[in-house]
Parts: sequence; C-alpha cells; structure tokens
Amino acid sequence: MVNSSTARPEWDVVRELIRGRGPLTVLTGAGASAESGVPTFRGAGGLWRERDVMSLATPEAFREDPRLVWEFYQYRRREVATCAPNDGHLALARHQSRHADTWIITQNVDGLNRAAGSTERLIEMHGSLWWTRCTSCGLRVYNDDLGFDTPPRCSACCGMVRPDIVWFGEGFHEGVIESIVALLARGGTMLIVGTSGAVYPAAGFAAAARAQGAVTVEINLEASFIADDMDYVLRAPSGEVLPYLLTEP
Ligand code: BJW
Ligand code: ZN
Repeated sequence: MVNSSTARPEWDVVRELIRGRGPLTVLTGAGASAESGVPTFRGAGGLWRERDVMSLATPEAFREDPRLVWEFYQYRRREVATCAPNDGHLALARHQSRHADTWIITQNVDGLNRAAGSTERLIEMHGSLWWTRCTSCGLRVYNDDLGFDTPPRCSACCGMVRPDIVWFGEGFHEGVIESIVALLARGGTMLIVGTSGAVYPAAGFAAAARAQGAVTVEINLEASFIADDMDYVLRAPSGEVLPYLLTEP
C-alpha cells in the first residue's frame, strides 16, 4: 500500500510544476477508473463470455450480431452503474472548479468524470455508455435504461439504435479532434493517466503536446507504450497520485 504522505521527491516536483506552469491538460484511460472497479481493457478484465472485448468493440461485430454487441454493452452499463468516482476523478473535478484552464480528455466511456462533477471542459473522446445513436438517421439520445437486452429502435425513424461509442476504425464526433488539437498546442503541463498508449490517435497526444512545449507526466502502475514521450513518470495508482498532485496548500 502506497502512503501518499510519504516523502516522494518526484511527486513534489510535478506538484510544483502544475502550480507554476499555466494550463493543465489531462488525458485519462481505463486505469483512471480501475480503482472505481471498472475493468481495464488490456488487463485481466478484458474478456466477456470468453471473448476478447476488443473484438466486440467494432462496427463489424455490431453488423454481424447487433444483439450480442448490445448485450455486451448492456452488461458494461450495468457494471458501471454500480461504480462510483474514485479519489482521482474527484481531485480532478475539484481542481477544475478552481482552475478554468484545466481540461480533461478521457478515452473512458463510463461517465465517471461527469459523475464526479467534471461537467465542463471534459471531452469524452470515445463516446459514452450512456448515449445511443441511430444507425439510420444519426439521432443521439441519452439512455440509462438497464432493462432491455436487444437494440432498441429509433423514436424518429425506427432505425436500429447502437451505443454512441467510437469503435475501431471509426471517426470522432464533430469538432472533437479540432478541440483536442487546440488543447495540445497550449503548452503547460499534460498528465497522461492510466492509459496503455495502445490506441490511436490518443496514444499520439503526449508526443504532440510535448513537441509544442508541454511538460508530460505519466501516472500509471506500469510503463505504457508511450512512456518514452514522458518527462516524468509516477508509478502509482492514480487514485493516490492525483489527490496528492492537485491538493492546494
Ligand atoms: C492504472 C491503474 C491505476 C491500471 N492507476 N494506472 C495509428 C497507428 C496505428 C493504428 C492506428 C493509428 N491511427 C488509428 C489507428 C487505428 C485504431 C488503432 O489505434 N488501433 C490500434 C489497436 C493500433 N484507431 C482507431 O480506429 C480510432 N479511430 C481512428 O483513428 O479514426 C481515424 C481518425 C483519426 C484521427 C482523426 C479522425 C479520425 C478509434 C479508436 C477507438 C477505440 N475505442 C475503444 C473501445 C471503446 C468501446 C468500449 O469501451 O467498449 O476505446 S478501444 C479501447 O482502448 C477503449 C479505450 O478507450 C482504449 C484505450 O485503452 P486504455 O484506456 O489505454 O486502457 P488499457 O486497458 O489498454 O490500459 C489501462 C492502463 O491503466 C494500463 O497501462 C495499466 O497499467 C493502467 N492502470 N490500473 C494508474 N489504478
Ligand atoms: Zn433514426
């Protein structure tokens, strides 16, 4: 068990960096929700009914068997519905409420940043488990009904409804990439939290920000694929590191 009150010179350096360096941009991945009980993708939790969850997160899988993919997402929604934001999510939300230039870019679809209070300056770049989209007319609808196991029909055109999630090979919501590109050009500090750096374009954000003057910090239990793009590396759980870094004296 890591004790965050123990002296940790590197944590203190990064804490001072955040205090003194202007804008803060935070990129999070599945590890940022791990302490809330949400399974990560490339860890032991990456299987559902013995299938690699990554093979279900594709447009091809949905075309082939919409019911199976919907069931998988309904399972995920039920699982996340039992989870609460952890100290890392809460520290980020608190920091944002005091610092208008702090932005969160999350790859997570669980909605836990929003639940922690980060309702603004949050980009859920891979979509959300709590929204659906019509495959015919594109209508997006908030939907937290955990009750049904087949894809619902669109209220506007009767088309088949899918999770409003960015699957492999798919593009992003309008304006998302443009907003991120602008954030990465701001300089300041960038925290890269709980992501393995295996999925693009998110895996390229740290290098892009660093090339434009940002100082990059990885917060991860293990070395990610993009650890070489980091100026600092803090190997500890985000639920402990983030409150330490972001607590005001
Ligand atoms: C802890 C911790 C604790 C644990 N504390 N840490 C360039 C090169 C090669 C390929 C491509 C490329 N560009 C695009 C591609 C193709 C593809 C891609 O990247 N493929 C790769 C497999 C190579 N990308 C795409 O298709 C993307 N679309 C696209 O590029 O469109 C074109 C386009 C580009 C640019 C502009 C416009 C258009 C879409 C990618 C969509 C990914 N979607 C998923 C599924 C979501 C659905 C769902 O949730 O069901 O998103 S994939 C999955 O991976 C999910 C995640 O958000 C994403 C990232 O995973 P993440 O978060 O890193 O999780 P893990 O499990 O891998 O890692 C957890 C980490 O936490 C570990 O490191 C642990 O150590 C750590 N950890 N506990 C701190 N307590
Ligand atoms: Zn429709």
